Amino acid sequence: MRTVYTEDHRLQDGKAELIDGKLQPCFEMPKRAEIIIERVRDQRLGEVVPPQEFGQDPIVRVHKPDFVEFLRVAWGDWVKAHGTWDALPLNWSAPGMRRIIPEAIDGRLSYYSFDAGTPITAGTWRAITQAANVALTGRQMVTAGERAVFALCRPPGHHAGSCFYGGYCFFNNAAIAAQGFRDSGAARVAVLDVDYHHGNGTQEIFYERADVLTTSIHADPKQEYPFFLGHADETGAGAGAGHHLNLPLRWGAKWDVYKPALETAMRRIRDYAPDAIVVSLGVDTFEEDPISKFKLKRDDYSRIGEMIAGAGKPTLFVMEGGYAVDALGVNVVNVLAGFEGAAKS
Ligand code: FKS
Ligand code: ZN
Repeated sequence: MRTVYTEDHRLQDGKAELIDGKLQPCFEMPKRAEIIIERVRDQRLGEVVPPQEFGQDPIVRVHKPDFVEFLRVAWGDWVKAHGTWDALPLNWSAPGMRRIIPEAIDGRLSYYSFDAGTPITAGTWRAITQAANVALTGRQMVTAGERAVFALCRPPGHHAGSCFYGGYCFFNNAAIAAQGFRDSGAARVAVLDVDYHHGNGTQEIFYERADVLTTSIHADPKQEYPFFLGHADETGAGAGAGHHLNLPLRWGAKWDVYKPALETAMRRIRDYAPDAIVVSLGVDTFEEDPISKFKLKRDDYSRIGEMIAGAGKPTLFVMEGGYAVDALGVNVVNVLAGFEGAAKS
């Protein structure tokens, strides 16, 4: 399996996130992608290729133009107002308040975000456009006939919606790739999100569409971030009714409960008969993850890869979360190697 990767991800290097009542060093750090690419190379997973440039057109297919423009200018506007310390929002509109786009940069950060854990920095724009290019390049390789490709995106994307950022995510790389598949001829695309956190952005983007099936296995939003979406009764709306599947699991979930959930998701994906699958690949379900409460083990990731391969579809893996940095490379490559082993046999 080939990997798409660029060192430009390093340009997203926030100083701090607000977590557990403290400003702490960002869990979502450049080291994450570096550990993963090192493991990809050590295990000889396959060639590593750089992304191509796709410009803003495929991005505005899933994100609103005013949101994209805001991200493009946010850092420059922030520097003019406050200097070169990271840009973070610190208040949000509550019910009863109005959704009028503020002029001041502080207000626009609030308007377009949903948490205080996602700093905008000097290099954010370049890093996020390149992460989208990584996903789009992988999409193109899969469309051209590769059985599977690993898009080593950073920063991640699945919390970003059509017009909001948060959860370390700015552009929704997986959604941009899924839309890319549609725009290059795929009739139906399935997204499987195995990150520990609910992919609220991906759900929001495709919720009223039947041409992209979205499925997500994640910690129950009654217990876990992002809290306000990801419940089992959210199954799609309008034209998309019945085309979304949430499988929330309680804290402490081990392989014995994770496996049946993944079987359920894979069954739904098979029934949908997609032309391609996009996997939002998070490994923060790992037992040693510092911000998560599932209990998967290293070998479980090989089984996840095998089960995804069982669908027999062209597959794009898009990197999302995972913060147990020492084991990150092992767990990610276990999924990918597990897939390859099963795809060959
Ligand atoms: C825990 C606070 C949680 C934010 C967590 C963001 C998770 C991001 C992610 C992604 F894949 F997007 F990177 N703070 N007490 O892992 O879902
Ligand atoms: Zn996550």
